[in-house]
Amino acid sequence: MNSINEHHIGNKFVNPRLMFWVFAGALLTLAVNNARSDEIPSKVTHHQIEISGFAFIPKELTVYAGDTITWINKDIVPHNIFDSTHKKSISPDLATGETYTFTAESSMLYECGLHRSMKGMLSLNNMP
Ligand SMILES: [Cu+2]
Repeated sequence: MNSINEHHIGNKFVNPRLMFWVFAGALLTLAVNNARSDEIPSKVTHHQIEISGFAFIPKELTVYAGDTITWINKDIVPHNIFDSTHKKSISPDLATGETYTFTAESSMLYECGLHRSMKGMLSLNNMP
């Protein structure tokens, strides 16, 4: 970069139009790179797990890292999501019709903290 700058700026025949096109080219490169990085989120899949009849449907789900999972409670009683692999709460209690969205970072077995017999499994697949 330094050698280019010294070469062109030190040259009294430097053409302002040339500098404009160099600048325009840099902007275009930035725009193209931004468009490329915008493609990454489109690869994320949004999954939905229904909580219905005291069960998670589907009970087992394989996702890629970064995918989002939304649980929706379709029962008339509250349910929540508790990560039984890492022993931590994922969602608060969800009333009827409430949803909770979560980004997958690791595999986990989970259950409803209010009804421990309700179990589900999230498997993380690291190979896209
Ligand atoms: Cu429950």
